[in-house]
Amino acid sequence: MINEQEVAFYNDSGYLVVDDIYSPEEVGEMRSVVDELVAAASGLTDHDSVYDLEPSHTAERPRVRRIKEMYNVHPLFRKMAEHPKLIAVLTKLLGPNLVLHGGKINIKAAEYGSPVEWHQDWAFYPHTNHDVLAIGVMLDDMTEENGPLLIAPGSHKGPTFDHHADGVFAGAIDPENCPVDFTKAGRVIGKAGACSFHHVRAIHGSEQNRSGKDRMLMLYQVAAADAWDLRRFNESWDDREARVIAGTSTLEPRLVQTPIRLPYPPARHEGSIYENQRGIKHRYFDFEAHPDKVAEFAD
Ligand SMILES: O=C(O)CCC(=O)C(=O)O
Repeated sequence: MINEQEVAFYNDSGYLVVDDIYSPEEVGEMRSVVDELVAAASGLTDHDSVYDLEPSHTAERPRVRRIKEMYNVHPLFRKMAEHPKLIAVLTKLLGPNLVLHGGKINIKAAEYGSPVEWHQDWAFYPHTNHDVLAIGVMLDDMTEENGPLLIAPGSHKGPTFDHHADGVFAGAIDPENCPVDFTKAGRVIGKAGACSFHHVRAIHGSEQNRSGKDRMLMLYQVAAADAWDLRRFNESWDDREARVIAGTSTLEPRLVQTPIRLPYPPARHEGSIYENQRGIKHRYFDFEAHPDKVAEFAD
């Protein structure tokens, strides 16, 4: 499914886009389930264990920002995590033994879908080694205009930055106290059915979707089976086994020296990344404050 040059690009840049992992029919099937789930959110007045809501959500006009751990909400999303084309790419990037350890669908609807501030997933869920990545399944075309994922190339080889504010975890890097040139970030674009793969240490974020086109991105977080999440060594064995999506698990975690920072004390606004990031001091994707930030990024 991918060649050695693409593997080298991933190792060098910290991300990769692969087209046509899911067929138009499979994308359509997933989108219909999302539509049903979004419709079922009408009447909600606050975030819960499944839904994270846009600030402009009302019970009458539901605006869902995220569906959490979608593979626990509908079996289709668990099945799609084992798609043979996806597993073929993951095997090249992480090896044959793979564990799903998290996921969500970020809806990012046209005109208002929320931004995500710069962060490294590693700051949220450090593991015993960094053979861990997130897959972005494009359920809509991801274009220059509709708030695509932005990734700082090569940043997965650098430090793990402070994601705290006022002494608690805040889920984002302070853009005013960080040496990274965020304007060097590349836009991750592709057609519905394509997938992006980004390294757990890569710095990424995305702008608000101010375009007229939806941008729905489903994220699966996958680890090599010998990478154990440092925050949940006491998880039940059966729960972990149920999350193996290829190969077998192991009782021998592989330990690799990497820069780790733990996400404690927990964020003041616990819940999704959007909620965690309410605690940050400076925003990068603040359109009102920085209208000129649009279109600075490379394709
Ligand atoms: O949806 C996006 O653009 C960003 C996704 C992301 O990094 C996250 O949800 O952790």
